[in-house]
Amino acid sequence: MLSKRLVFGLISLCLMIRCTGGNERCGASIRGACPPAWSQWGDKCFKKYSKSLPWAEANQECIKMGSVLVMPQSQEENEFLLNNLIHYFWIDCSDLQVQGTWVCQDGTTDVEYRNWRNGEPSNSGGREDCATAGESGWNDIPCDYLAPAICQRPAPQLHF
Ligand SMILES: [Ca+2]
Repeated sequence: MLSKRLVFGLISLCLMIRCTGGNERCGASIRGACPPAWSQWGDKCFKKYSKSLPWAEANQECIKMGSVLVMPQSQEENEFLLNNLIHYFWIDCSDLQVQGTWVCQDGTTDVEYRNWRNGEPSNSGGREDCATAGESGWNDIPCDYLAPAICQRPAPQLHF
């Protein structure tokens, strides 16, 4: 006789198999894995923070929600965020510690991917140390300027 646990396991396994192809039906079938109001992409959940804030405050707001400021790791992820969440946002990328050395982190992992707009980072006026993502690419702007943000957290894992 099949236990509830086994049945759930089989359903999860089916979902996982359907997801390995990266097709669109997969996104629909496991969307429930992220908390309500969070969008799922791959193994991450995203939520926009539409109110414009300085970079450090955006960081703090994400932490308050049990998440971190977003840092796209690929062109695909960058485009998903721009097309589905918001067209302009802070990313977890700054050269606050050493001028000209950009530290970009996905959680605690250093990210090598860059998508600077032509001519950026410009450090215009000598005070642009925090990065924003926009439709034409990334731009460094003063950290105390106001911009919306996207927060990210890992998607819960399906267990079976
Ligand atoms: Ca700039």
